Amino acid sequence: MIVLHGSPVSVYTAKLRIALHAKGLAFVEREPEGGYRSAAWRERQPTGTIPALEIDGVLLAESEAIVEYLEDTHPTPSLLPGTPLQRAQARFLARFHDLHLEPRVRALFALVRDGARTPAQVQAAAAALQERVDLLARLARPGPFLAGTGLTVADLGMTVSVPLGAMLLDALGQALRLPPALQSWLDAAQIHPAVAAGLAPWRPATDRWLTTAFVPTVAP
Ligand SMILES: N[C@@H](CCC(=O)N[C@@H](CS)C(=O)NCC(=O)O)C(=O)O
Repeated sequence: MIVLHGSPVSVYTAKLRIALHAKGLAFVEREPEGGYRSAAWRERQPTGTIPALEIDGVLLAESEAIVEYLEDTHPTPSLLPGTPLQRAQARFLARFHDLHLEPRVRALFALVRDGARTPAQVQAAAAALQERVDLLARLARPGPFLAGTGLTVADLGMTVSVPLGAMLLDALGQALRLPPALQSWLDAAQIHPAVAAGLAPWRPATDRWLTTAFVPTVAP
């Protein structure tokens, strides 16, 4: 039995949950005992991050490595498009998410929790994320999925981080502008059964987190 170690509120857990649903795989989900920052979790998963996939007692971390493992072991349905170049482009977009777009979303968490944030800090963080979203619109030609007609590795993290970025910016009084092609992509992606199933635990958990974590700006 596949065990997904993660958390309902975690972006990268949601990314993998979508992949597991897309592959039609049965799995159970567990939160690390004591939380993913605990010594007990680091004992099991030395880098301390979630998600990790447990297969036959072996724990595998790093979402991209896990997605590749799933693709190797369960090639159908594939999360990669047809030609080697298209496959490389899909992998490029997956890495663009992890390395260049998601960190700009992650930067918003600290601002949401910080009542001493300044308008300049918020505007700078919003502009930084907007720049990456606009870049994504230039890099991908949604059709309607980011790397063509079907769901691929390119969509997994983006279907979590782009809505999350919009939610966090909204809490901060800013708006994320999605170029029309990306709005069509998001509309199509969010009703894909694997994406909807993967996001189902994530969305209410994130709404709850935002309600409790948000600190209104305090006057200096
Ligand atoms: N590159 C990692 C990123 C995973 C990641 O950052 N996970 C977050 C939760 S969404 C986490 O574990 N943060 C805790 C930490 O970095 O200590 C992956 O793709 O799995």
